[in-house]
Amino acid sequence: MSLSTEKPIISLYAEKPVLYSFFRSSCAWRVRIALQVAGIEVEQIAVNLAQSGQNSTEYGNTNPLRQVPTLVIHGIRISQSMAIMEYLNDISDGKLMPADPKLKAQVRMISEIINAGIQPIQNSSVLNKYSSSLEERAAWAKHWISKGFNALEKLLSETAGQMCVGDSVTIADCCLVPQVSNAVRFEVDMSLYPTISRINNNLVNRPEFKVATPENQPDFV
Ligand SMILES: N[C@@H](CCC(=O)N[C@@H](CS)C(=O)NCC(=O)O)C(=O)O
Repeated sequence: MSLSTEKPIISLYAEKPVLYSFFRSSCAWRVRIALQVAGIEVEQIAVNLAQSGQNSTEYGNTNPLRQVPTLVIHGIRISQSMAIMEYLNDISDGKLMPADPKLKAQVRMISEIINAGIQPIQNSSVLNKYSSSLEERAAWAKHWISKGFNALEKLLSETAGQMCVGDSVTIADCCLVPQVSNAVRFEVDMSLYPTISRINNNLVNRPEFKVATPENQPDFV
């Protein structure tokens, strides 16, 4: 993935898809993994959330909710990491989702526990609004991640093989790895979650997951 630091006007029909990303964003991280699994190269444009880059007029025109990620691809602009990953699955011959409807429902269930049940409650804009105290913010994030992980641990014991659902990488795995990283950052005791930890360990050393880590992004500081 290459990085553009300019402020180009992005054509919806640009030859190479463009990912608006921030190295530390767990939702952009999900999409970076999914792009690797789907085998799609992108140009990255960094939206520096630490410097309120999402509040620029230019980015507001790209993503009215002012969040990352946004992917510009094949004449459309897609925000929301789940929508992006489902599109990547659809154009890659199903590399990110099983074909079986029951397994697909399980992938969505695991993904949404993270996407809807955990991440939105502990993302930085919510933490900023909640409290200016670092301790209070950390306790809040830890509480909601733990609540979600308690459920995830139970459900994964029914769905997992090597990965979240069976033995193939899916959208659920793209969601899991960045969320575990957030859990570790907020000092959640991962020894309480042996299944989550086992799957995470199976995933993190795969090449497509390594390329997508925050440390390996062009905007990493
Ligand atoms: N549901 C969205 C959530 C995106 C999101 O929360 N992005 C965060 C970074 S992980 C963000 O851009 N935060 C900046 C802000 O809310 O101001 C998705 O899955 O893409």
